[in-house]
Amino acid sequence: NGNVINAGGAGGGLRNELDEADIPPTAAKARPKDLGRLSSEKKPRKKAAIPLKPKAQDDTRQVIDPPVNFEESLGEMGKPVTLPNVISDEMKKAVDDGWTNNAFNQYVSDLISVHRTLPDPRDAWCKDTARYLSNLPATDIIICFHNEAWTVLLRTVHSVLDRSPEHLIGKIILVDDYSNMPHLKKQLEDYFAAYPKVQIVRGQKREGLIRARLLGASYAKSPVLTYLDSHCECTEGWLEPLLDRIARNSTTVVCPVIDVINDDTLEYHYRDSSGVNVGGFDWSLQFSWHAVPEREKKRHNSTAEPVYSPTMAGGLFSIDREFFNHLGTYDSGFDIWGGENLELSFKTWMCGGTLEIVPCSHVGHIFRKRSPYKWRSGVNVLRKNSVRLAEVWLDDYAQYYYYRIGNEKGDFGDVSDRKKLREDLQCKSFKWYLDNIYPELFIPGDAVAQGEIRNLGYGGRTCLDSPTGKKHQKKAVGLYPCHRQGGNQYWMLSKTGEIRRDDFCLDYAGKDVVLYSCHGGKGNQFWTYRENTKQLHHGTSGKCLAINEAKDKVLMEECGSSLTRQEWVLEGYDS
Ligand code: UD2
Ligand code: MN
Repeated sequence: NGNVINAGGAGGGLRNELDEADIPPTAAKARPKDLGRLSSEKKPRKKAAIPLKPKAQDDTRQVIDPPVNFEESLGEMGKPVTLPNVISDEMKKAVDDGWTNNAFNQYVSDLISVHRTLPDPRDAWCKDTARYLSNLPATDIIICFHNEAWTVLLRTVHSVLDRSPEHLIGKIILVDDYSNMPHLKKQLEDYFAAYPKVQIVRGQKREGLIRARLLGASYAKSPVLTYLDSHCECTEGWLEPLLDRIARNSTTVVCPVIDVINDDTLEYHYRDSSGVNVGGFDWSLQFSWHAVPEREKKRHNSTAEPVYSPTMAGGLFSIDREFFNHLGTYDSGFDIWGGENLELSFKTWMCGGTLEIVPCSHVGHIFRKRSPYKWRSGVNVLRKNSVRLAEVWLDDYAQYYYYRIGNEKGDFGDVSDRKKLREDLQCKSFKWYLDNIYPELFIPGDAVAQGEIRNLGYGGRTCLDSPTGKKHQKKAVGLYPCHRQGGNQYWMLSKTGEIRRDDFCLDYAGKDVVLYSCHGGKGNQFWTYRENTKQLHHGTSGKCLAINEAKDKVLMEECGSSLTRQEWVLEGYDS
């Protein structure tokens, strides 16, 4: 899922943090059925009222016209909640503020019970309790948050308490990473005072999620640690299949399937185990999702069995506490967000563990399209984290990442401790990891050309230029004056005749030349470079790649002789 790593993660351009005064009123903590107690509405109420501005905790509220179809059972069974098209200005403002502050529809969340019911997303295979050891270790649950919405945070915690066997939960450790939203202050302690398993830990300054997770771990006592984001919902039976794997082998690190909670309607969306994905990454060190590879499918009788995953998404996993310590936990030099998931994934595999996705365990997560909170200014946080990761774990393969960032490593601090850790643990090489754990990853060094693809026609300064990624898929590939900075002009010609970047290949099916997920089947993605004529010849059509006179469109035309617009120079070409 491109979903997880929103490009907002790429550092800059994120919204500023709000002043407390700008933060909207605390969300309703009442369950919908409690809403009937509300008073002081200005207009007659139709059925039940929607909380707009709870003044105090237990309180009188100002209310507004409820949506016509408002029911107390909103969102139950994970059903979507949609607001009416026509709403009052006041309500519209509340909805907009919710989006601004959270990058999801907080208003809708506030309409839904913090104990809402969910569908059971498990395959029948999973429900046979004999599959799980009876004597499972207990886990502490660590949930870090920075300015999380009230109902969303509460629903996360209640979904754990309501759907986990009591004896398997030690503590639920809520780590406040220096939030300034008013509802996350004393009100939080007051609310959870009634729940002895819940412990609230406050950071003394903004640490970012990685050091916040380490702070949480320092309070943990149970044999297993389970991390969750602060906007999750655990489903029936989510915990036992995770703990079972660790009980059998303490070096197994496990992730649930991450279902999508819609950011707008809060609908809970899941698929059966045939739709399970595993984690990968590309050479810009971005996490990506992939179908379970054939080699892995062959190891299993049922798609519900745990599958090996080269990487994890990062937010939701369980790990044996001692094994986590043995691996040197996280690199505490990582700031705010990003890269820690790959660090933990690489060292799990390289230093003697295994990483699995457990299809019988489902946890929902609200995927956001942007990051709502403030990052550090003046530092490219994600790049710094990724460079630390590359320095310590990638060996010579680090150069492929550095190429993608224009070799601008920046100040990444001191990594000598982390290198020593790797040595002390006698971890395997990154080459071993790629060969054995992630053989699907395309290695730039295996390409016959890498760099720009320059056309010689009309002045000879035009290059193939396109962003790649799921949202650019199927769009016509573009042209732009050559700039020699890699980025969108970085291409590889593979030995098997693909023109590609990461998982996307140049593809021609008779209309435009587009970028499409590489399928490895040659056909429409098969190109041959003819060094003598400089033509790029297309497999199935027999045509040649060219540009138009305006230099703004890629064409496919009959291969002619000495047509410079059909002539290309591939950087670093070496047959
Ligand atoms: C994904 C992961 C997230 C983390 C991240 C990479 C999932 C579902 N989510 O991004 O867990 O691995 O990739 O780093 O796999 N937070 C803080 N302090 C901060 C920033 C964030 O405590 O300075 C909290 C935040 O409230 C949330 C968690 O950390 O609970 C993850 O942040 P996110 O939800 O913005 O990250 P996400 O899901 O886009
Ligand atoms: Mn998240």
